Amino acid sequence: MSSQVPPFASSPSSTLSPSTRRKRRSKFTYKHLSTFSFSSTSSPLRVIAHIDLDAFYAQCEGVRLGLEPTVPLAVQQWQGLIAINYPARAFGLNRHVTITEAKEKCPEIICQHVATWKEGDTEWSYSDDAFKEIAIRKVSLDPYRLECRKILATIKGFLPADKQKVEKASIDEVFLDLSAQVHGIMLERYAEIRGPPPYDDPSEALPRPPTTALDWAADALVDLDDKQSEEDDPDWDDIAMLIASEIVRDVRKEIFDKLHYTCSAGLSRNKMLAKLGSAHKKPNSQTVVRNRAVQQFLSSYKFTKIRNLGGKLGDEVVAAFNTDTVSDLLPIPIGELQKTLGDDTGAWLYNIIRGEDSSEVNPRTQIKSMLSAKSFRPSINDFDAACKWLRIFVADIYSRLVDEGVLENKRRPKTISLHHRQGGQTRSRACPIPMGKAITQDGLFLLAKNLLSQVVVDGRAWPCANLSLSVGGFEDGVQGNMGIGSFLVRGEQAKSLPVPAATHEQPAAKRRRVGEGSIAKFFGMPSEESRSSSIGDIDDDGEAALLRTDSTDDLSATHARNATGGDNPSMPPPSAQPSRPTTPDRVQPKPPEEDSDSAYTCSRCSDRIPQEQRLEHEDYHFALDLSTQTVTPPQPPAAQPETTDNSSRLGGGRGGSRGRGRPTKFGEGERGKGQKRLAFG
Ligand code: DCP
Ligand code: CA
Repeated sequence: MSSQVPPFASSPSSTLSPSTRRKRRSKFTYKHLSTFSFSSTSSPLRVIAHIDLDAFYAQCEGVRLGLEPTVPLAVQQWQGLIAINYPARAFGLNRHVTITEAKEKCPEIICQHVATWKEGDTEWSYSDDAFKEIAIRKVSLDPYRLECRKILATIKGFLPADKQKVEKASIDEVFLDLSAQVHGIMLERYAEIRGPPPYDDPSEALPRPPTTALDWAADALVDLDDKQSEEDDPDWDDIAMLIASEIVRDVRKEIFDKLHYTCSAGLSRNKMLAKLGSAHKKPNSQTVVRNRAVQQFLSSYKFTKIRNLGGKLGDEVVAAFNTDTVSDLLPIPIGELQKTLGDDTGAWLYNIIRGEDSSEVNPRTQIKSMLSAKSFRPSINDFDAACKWLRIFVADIYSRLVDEGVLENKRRPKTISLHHRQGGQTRSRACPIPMGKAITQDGLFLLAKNLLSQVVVDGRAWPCANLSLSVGGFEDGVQGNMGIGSFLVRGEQAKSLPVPAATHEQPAAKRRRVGEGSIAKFFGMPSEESRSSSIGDIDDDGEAALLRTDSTDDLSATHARNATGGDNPSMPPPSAQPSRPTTPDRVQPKPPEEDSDSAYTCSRCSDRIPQEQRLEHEDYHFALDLSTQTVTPPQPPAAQPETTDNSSRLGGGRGGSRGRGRPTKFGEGERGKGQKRLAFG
């Protein structure tokens, strides 16, 4: 914090008569103050900030090239522009202009192409010719990821370790819950709220703050609601917001001083309002949406700009109520919203347009999955061409795995998935990454190639328009101990595991090996109801949840960024999300043949295995079998609608019956040509 002196005019309570003092009670209680101290989402004093880097990729390139920040600069990806700095925006440029148009309007503009991987390269690099070589190169966003990491580290290093709550929302956005820190500063500054509540009653109102006017420095202040006046004395929520704005100003300064990036910020009582606030005035500004200004601020907005209302749900609401403005929705009774949108979503919408959002700032910053993808123009037509791209994907993913500490076994992924798009149809295959040995590029490539051969088993996989490879199910600190847990994908990890498109029918006898749990359960594959939500967890370093460039490669310039900011565009509001998948059942493997008290000989590999490692070893084979299984060839879209690309369901079948002994829809009674049973040993 830069200053310990409160920037306000003081009207000390000691100068007031006792009766005036009694009247001057805050609308907040000691209980509110206490819930504020632990960042409770129910605290009415809550302060949340959203920080968004200005023209992020463009700033990264400007700083990397050592350019003056006043030089107009755009970041180019093939023939499109994906980021435009503010000096270039002054010439009327935006992401949708062509490079020719950009150069016409602003002849001095620098168009810097993003870094790329070239076939055979072991590292990404910058190349002047990249834009000509779309057929043999693939975009790398590593430079921006690295800068993002530095920014996060700077923020975390600056805020007090014991009171920070920082959520990385995308490659260039973070949410901060500043409640605990602000609470601490408030107690330091205002002795009158330190003590226990009168009569030890937490429902007692706090004394009013000893202030009449607050100095908001250079912040953009959103105008107050109609019935509010700047003449009204501030209450503790205003004080909290003021202190938070000082912190955020200092955080932004720290980012600039250390890394030379400018950013904008929004401050308010929740994430939704803070995010709207950060976009309110750009670049290099911060906007404060005080509680007393929320309604006025929101009513001027289109609700499609609100988090979670930028995508399909927003469209649905527009269609249902024939408007896209918050003010038109406000008079609609909650019952009517619920009737049209369902109970949860209706109630959520009713609250959100009133500025109520209790979603938590979630400090989870760990990567859940990594995705490397390429769209082909023209399409690719054979296995060898696809394998060349798999090599690049593997190199791309592997370098990120190394950054993630996979070499030191800090974290490692447990599954690898391949997605293949042909026309409107996406086929996906997944398998476990064998545990207990180091992950290598060659190992990953073999798994990827094997998955590809499963996809093309019927030769009908060409032409291919898009191919992607992802790893997921990251686990912490696996130290070469092949515990049973090594093979299971549970809870959160399970949700990141895409479901193979085709039926994997299992022999009944073998199914029993996994007890109640199906093979899907064994590998934590989400149940049908949870599947759509699980897809949202495929989030390539967190930022591809936006389905931005790093997951879509050369498509990115053409798809508009969703207004949800950091949330999966397809994700319904929190209250409307389907239930989460349950933890998969523990496996009860078939007892192995025993040949001594202390060891047994595995009938699969003839290795002598110590008894205490028996379960793990059996599971190892089980996992290995799955990774080499022969699977059903993909079926034509008509017969297998569930494999049709739906972007929110990566090839996940609606049948949801895989592994429960019931064939999926297309498989009912008609096992596809070439389909084989799983080869369990
Ligand atoms: N991005 C992209 N394709 C898009 C949208 C964004 O590749 N369709 C990339 C480039 C951006 C970065 O993501 O620099 C961050 O996206 P923002 O929407 O935050 O845009 P900027 O940071 O560029 O600009 P602003 O100052 O408006 O935040
Ligand atoms: Ca930005």
